[in-house]
Amino acid sequence: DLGRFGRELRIVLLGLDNAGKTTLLKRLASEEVTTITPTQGFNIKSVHSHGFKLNVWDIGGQRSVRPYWRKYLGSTDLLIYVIDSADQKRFEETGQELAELTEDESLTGVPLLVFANKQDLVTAAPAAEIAEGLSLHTYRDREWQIQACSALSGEGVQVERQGSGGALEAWALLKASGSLQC
Ligand SMILES: Nc1nc2c(ncn2[C@@H]2O[C@H](COP(=O)(O)OP(=O)(O)OP(=O)(O)O)[C@@H](O)[C@H]2O)c(=O)[nH]1
Ligand SMILES: [Mg+2]
Repeated sequence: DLGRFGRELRIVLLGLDNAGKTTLLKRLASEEVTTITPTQGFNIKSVHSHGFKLNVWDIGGQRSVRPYWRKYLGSTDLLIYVIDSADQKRFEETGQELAELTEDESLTGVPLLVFANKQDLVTAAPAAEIAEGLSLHTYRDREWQIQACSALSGEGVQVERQGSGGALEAWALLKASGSLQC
């Protein structure tokens, strides 16, 4: 049941290996988040929320498979970029990958939601610091938002709870109401 509006959204989850994309995907689908192994190809799950069907694609982030990311970018309604907030050594690398992605023609104007994941770790950088490191404020031609979360504990993810104001929900609704340009 797609609800009254029958809207279906294609959401793509990207980010470096070990960022927590698959954990986040399983959280969104209210599944167990233990025993997750690195993703070789991709996973896809459909999550129903507020009358929307969200088709979420989770793509492996290991360096060797990153060249295939672009195959998944067509017709994307929302790009979710996941960052391991405690992996300071790779902030530059993840920033470069994101910058390259946002230059891809298929993602022109597509809204960007950054999850500053692993906030449960004491060494995690705050979301504001990550936003600054990624120069998100310089993005002129797309809506973006950063959300601190822990895919492991579920904090900040919250998509399954009605009226929780979870970021994903907010974005899906904004997009559907035409408030976001894409
Ligand atoms: N502490 C903590 N660990 C997390 C969190 N999210 C994911 N992890 C752990 O990080 C590791 C990698 O998680 P995955 O979900 O497999 O990461 P991924 O981005 O899908 O990685 P690839 O499939 O290789 O691209 C796992 O051991 C997870 O348990 C989090 O919020 N906090
Ligand atoms: Mg994975």
